[in-house]
Amino acid sequence: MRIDIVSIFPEYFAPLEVSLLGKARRNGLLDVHLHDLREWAHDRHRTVDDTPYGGGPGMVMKPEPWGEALDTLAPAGGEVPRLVVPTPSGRPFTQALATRYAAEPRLLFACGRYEGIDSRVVEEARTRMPVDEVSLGDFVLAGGEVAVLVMVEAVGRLLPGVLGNADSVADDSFAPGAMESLLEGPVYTKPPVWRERPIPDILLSGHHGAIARWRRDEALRRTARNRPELLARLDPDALDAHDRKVLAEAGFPVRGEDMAH
Ligand code: 6GU
Repeated sequence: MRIDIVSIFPEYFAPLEVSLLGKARRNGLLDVHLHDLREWAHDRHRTVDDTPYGGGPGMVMKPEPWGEALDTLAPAGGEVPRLVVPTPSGRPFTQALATRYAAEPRLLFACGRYEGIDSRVVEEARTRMPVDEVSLGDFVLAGGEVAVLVMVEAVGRLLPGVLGNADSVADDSFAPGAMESLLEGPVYTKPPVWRERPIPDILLSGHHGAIARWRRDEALRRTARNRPELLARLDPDALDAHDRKVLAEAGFPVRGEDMAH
């Protein structure tokens, strides 16, 4: 996959040289190109922002440098990238969206400051390429750079060959295609007792079925505690009697066939 990133702070992306993604880049699985937006600002001060029409605080990114950047990086006749614009006003970034992005040959990320880019830039880009405005959640970052780091890592780890063990993707909380989205439960490693705290006995039992059941119970309890709204989305038909008992004990009774109708 090829990824282009346009920002006034390309140095923000140094972490993409480290760890899993750094290795994926060195192995040729991920081809990241960083671009300084100011390359496309031609006045003496290489200005990229200006005051907002209609008044208000802060500055807005001027359309001309962005227009030239997109013309250069998504030329007519070339392989058209999907343009991803991080903004708190965007649609939610989810594991499902990361999976769809991982199937794209090219992504182009446009980092604006949070007051945003002149809206005509996205409007015009939509006439020549698919465009998504995407948000990480209900909070405000100072700019899109950190959001792009997050998205590139979420997408990059899904690319074929990037993770050692293919199972580690399928088991993720929120992995699409899982029958539900439950949070993952606790994990343990050696030593078996640490600061007088033993690991749960079941994990040493060798009973794989019982261990799987225990892990599911823990996942249900943790989801009930930390993300109760996810439980409301569960398909009741996907819950067995034991699931229902665990959820009822956690304060989330699920309507069963006996109670339906
Ligand atoms: Cl994608 N960008 C910015 N600037 N702030 C955010 C965000 C994105 N997602 C949540 N807050």
